[in-house]
Amino acid sequence: MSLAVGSLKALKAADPAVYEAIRAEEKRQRDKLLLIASENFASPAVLAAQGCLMTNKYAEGYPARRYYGGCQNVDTVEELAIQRAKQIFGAEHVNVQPHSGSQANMAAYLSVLKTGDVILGMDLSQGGHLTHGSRVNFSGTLFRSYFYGVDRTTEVIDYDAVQRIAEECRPRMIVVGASAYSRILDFPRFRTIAQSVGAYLLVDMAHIAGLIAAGLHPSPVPYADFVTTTTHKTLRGPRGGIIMCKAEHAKAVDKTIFPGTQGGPLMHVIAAKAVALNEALSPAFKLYQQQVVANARTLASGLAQRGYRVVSGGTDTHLFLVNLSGNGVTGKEAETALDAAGITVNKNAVPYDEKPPAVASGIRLGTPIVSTRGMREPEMNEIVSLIHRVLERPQDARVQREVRKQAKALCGRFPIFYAYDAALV
Ligand code: DSN
Repeated sequence: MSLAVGSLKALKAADPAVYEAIRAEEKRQRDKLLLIASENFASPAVLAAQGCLMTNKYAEGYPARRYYGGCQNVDTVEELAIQRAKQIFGAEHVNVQPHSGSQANMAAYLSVLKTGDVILGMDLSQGGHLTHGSRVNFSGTLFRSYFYGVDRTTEVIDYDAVQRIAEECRPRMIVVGASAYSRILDFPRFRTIAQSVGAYLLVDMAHIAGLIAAGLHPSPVPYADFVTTTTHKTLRGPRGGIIMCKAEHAKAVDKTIFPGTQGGPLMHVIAAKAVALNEALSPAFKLYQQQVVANARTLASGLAQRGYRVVSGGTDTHLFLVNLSGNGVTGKEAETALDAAGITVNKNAVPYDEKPPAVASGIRLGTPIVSTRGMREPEMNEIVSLIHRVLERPQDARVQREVRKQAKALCGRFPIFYAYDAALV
């Protein structure tokens, strides 16, 4: 039997239903303005590696210390991924096996904490993440979680309050990182707070990893005991996680990932992580990240000029929140209307939101994908006008149809999928 590796043509013949769904997804990604802050378009090289036959290999263990024979080639890609991550971030120890950001965070916790220990993280409703202690997540059931947030007026993290809460709850670990916070995180200040109460410091840099790799956001690596990330957001790699730590925690972290919380590593994904990290070392990647931030700033200030309230007044990163409570539309309504108009965002709670998360008063916008497509400031201004047209009349289906055509035409000026078949066929 001869196999066409990763071939979409082979898939079409074998499973037309899945093939059609993938083609429909390709069209969705091609024709819509995608502004979900946590998403990106991986390169053809990353897609090729992620779709490769290393998925066939079991490799429990670590390079040169595996529980299976035949691991020579997967050892090569895992070593490459580790070395490249070290080169980019300067970490003392790197483990590239976490299947996801959640798995990376679980490993960071379990490598030094016991069930019932106290953790202190950023409140999910103010920009934090589910795995930073939320009651509906393992992190809030295995550990006793406390939260800090942002100041009601400035909507920026209140570091004095973090210090106060840390002194009250005496955490074993302080968790820093956010999925809906647009300002620079002050890692030295968090280090000082953690030290003052004898807590470990974990920084989950998933959202901003690409900016950190490019030197556009300060690095947490010198300050944190543990740094976790996903690889598919601003870092623009395959869907997965990485954990980094100080050398003294290396053994505990490796043991917690395998055999503690995971079995066989996803070697095809690790191969794709290596490819993405190599891309992140290129000068072009730095230019890309600069454009991501410039685009986010242009989008935020353009919307502010049209009368929308940008949370904290602006952005230093790839994303920002818009508080729509003064615009007569909920986050949910805005998300639905914009998607019908070919602009995809997600509804998001704003700080001190009075609406439930499933409705929410805001939307979150991010520029990683539109920047990967090559769009720049002039296109961000076009997007501002399109968003404004839709949100002025969120129930108007005619407006949505017209804007959808304009969004598709704008996407058409920045084609991205010309290499997609070449990567997979
Ligand atoms: N769900 C991701 C986000 O959208 O920010 C975080 O894991």
